[in-house]
Amino acid sequence: MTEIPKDHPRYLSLTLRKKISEYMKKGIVHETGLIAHGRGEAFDYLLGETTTQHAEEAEKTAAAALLLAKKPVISINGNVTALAAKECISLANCIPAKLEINLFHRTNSRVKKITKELHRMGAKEVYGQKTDAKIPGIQHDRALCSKKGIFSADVILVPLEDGDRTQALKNMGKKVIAIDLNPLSRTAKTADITIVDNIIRAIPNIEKWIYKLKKMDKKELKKIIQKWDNKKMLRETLIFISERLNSLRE
Ligand code: PTJ
Repeated sequence: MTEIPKDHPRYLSLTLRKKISEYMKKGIVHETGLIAHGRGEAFDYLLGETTTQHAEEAEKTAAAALLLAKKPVISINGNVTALAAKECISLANCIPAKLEINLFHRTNSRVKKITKELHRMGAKEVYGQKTDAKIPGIQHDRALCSKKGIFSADVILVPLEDGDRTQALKNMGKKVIAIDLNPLSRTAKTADITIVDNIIRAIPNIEKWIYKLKKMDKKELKKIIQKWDNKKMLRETLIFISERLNSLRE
């Protein structure tokens, strides 16, 4: 594949495209993952490709929820592996949380390849290879999960989700933290805490907040969560986008 010159104005964006495409050829990213990535890129463009004040607040609240959790789990799919495997492993270690592979387009081959890649990147334990439980109310393979992982988790971080599972996880009484650049998606609207930010910025930022909040007592952490209003944040993110677009008009 063509080498991307470092001084290209779209260097980071092009590098991520290259990564996604390479991981698709390796059989880790599903081919529709390329489409999902393109949708994400478009929303990131509208946001100015930076972490907004609302996203920063969501990342702080997510860190508080993960620190308060008894059984936190980070859900991993193909795109997440390509874009932020190392960062997810590092975050899981510092919370600490479990990592579980959960795929929409599930095949044994993809699960094996993603497991291998996570181990190569430093993960010790990876759940989701052998599934022994089902999330009720989902008809497709995303329902398949591990009893010791997602099934018994109290807080789940779901980056780049496809919709149905967030509601099903909430129906099970779990707290769901979503990372989704599209503030209009079903996932964004259903999650308890939605981080409208690119996963490549969001995961390291949550980790930054984990370190900042780690010494805080539980009461203070709970206050951060009680203050959070997800609907208000989504509304304000949409206002941010429209005001930004208006300001760019000539
Ligand atoms: O690996 P699998 O089989 O589990 O499949 C993964 C995909 C992503 C293909 C699957 O979950 C899917 O089809 O997802 P959707 O419905 O396209 O939703 C993905 C959401 O993630 C969209 O709302 C995108 O805007 C958003 N998104 C894409 N790239 C990023 C992103 N959000 C944050 N950071 C990104 N880099």
